[in-house]
Amino acid sequence: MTDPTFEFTRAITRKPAASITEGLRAEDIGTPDLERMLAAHAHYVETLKRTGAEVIELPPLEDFPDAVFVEDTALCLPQGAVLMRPGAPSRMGEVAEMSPTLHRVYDDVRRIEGPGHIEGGDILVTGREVLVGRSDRTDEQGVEELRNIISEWGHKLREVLTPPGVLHFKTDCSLLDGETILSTKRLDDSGCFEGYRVLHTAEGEEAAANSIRFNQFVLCPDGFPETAEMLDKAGFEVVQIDNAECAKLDGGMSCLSLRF
Ligand code: CIR
Repeated sequence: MTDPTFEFTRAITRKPAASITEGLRAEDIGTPDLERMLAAHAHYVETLKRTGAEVIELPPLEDFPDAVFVEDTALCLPQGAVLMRPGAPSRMGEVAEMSPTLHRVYDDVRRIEGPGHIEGGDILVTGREVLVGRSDRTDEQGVEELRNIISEWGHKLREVLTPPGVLHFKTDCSLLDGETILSTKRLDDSGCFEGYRVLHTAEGEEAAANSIRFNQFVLCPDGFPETAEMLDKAGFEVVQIDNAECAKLDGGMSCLSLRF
């Protein structure tokens, strides 16, 4: 496995299922359109592949409407993978569906046994530490169980807070390189990124914070021109992906893959 913050050789994705219309959402802003989501998802997968990485594409899971958001089921580190324990009861079964794939690619696969909960969307791995945001989906016991596992692998975990009303920590931030973070101003104002170089999303473009850097590209949700231009000026090669349908389910770029 390569360094998770600089170079990725693999990603895991899962095709959206027709049941995506039943996916969880904080607020109803419309029913996701499967055809449009499939087209955007194909563009996303193709962009990951263009970097030369292998993309393991898993089939849709009708029984789990949110299963396209694979990031929440696991944490992938160079030393091994950790299966999560989602805080959303309807998403718990997605973990068992991800487990065989991780066992195929990793020698060491651990799992969060509970009783705590933790979702991958609350975890940001940087060049120096693993930041975990407590949220409505990730609680103290889940964080502590993860801390025990990854400290065996030499990782330092720092617990932070996902802003109230925000689904996941990474809804509001992403890693651009080992030391550079793209963040909303509201999250950065909490002081959790002290010592890092932080680039802010433009005002009114907070949803652009859920981008991902994957090898030479930064995959950014479409429709946030000022943030895209700022990233371009900062030297990142931006690929804009239609996120309109995933956004109806509070999803963004990071949720759609596990990267390692
Ligand atoms: C959920 O509420 O769990 C899904 N509708 C969205 C999950 C987005 N995942 C992520 O930000 N990592």
